[in-house]
Amino acid sequence: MAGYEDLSKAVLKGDDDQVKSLTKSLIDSGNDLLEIINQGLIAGMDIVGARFKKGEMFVPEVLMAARAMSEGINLVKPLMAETDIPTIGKVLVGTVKGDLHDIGKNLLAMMMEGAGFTVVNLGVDISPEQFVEAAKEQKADMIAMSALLTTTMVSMRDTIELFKEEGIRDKVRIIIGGAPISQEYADEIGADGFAPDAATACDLAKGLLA
Ligand code: B1M
Repeated sequence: MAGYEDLSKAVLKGDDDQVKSLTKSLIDSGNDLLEIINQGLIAGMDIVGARFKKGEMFVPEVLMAARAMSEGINLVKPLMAETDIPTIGKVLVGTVKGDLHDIGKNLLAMMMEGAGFTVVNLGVDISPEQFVEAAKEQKADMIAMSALLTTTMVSMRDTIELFKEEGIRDKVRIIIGGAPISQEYADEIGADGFAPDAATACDLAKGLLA
């Protein structure tokens, strides 16, 4: 009989079909739905995150694993009541205004989902006003901004300033990343943290929302 470890391994391999069939078989055998998510699907993505951080896995493999995990989650979620779905917190992920680079941002969104966050992927070219509006509407715990251009990273500062002007800066944690971003820049603009890659961002976010 299939077990949680088989499911984790299928996620690690990025094998959509195997993830779907193992998830179905675990559901049909009456396994606890939360255990399927935590001990099978998310456990697989945890290994992916650790290997990616060590340079043992690369972006395309991570994206495949994250997609396979999502296929499994999509089978389990409809069977659970909304309140039964565990979440570390709600994170809004977006690439800043004027910036259309979305590969790293999508990787971040998928890995955060795999790490147990509720993720809303806002997309690219997100203005400070859109970040603030979405944070209010969605009652977000965290904003994760991505920028790939030196010309657009300034929008991160504008976004943080707008959160302050709106009087809601203390309601959300704000983390930033992307190729031109550094810890120094995060400190300078008053972000709560910087991560050089998506796996580190998951650890950073867990620490901030714990
Ligand atoms: Co563009 N581009 N691009 N580009 N592009 C770069 C970024 C560039 C460095 C290339 C270069 O010149 N060497 C350069 C920026 C120079 C600079 O500002 N310093 C550049 C430029 C100039 C441009 C245009 C202006 C080119 C032009 O039109 N003249 C233009 C701008 C368009 C716009 O955005 N308005 C442009 C356009 C494009 C394409 C559309 C062709 C395409 C994007 C396609 C897409 O995203 N759908 C593209 C691409 C693919 C790149 C490169 C080649 C690759 C970027 C990428 O996806 N990397 C890039 C050069 C490079 O990086 N080698 C380049 C893979 C991805 C996984 O990495 O996004 O860095 P990355 O994410 C990493 C980390 O940064 C981190 O996690 C990921 C790893 O785990 N991370 C976060 C990212 N966001 C995070 C958020 C967090 C935490 C971590 O939050 C907490």
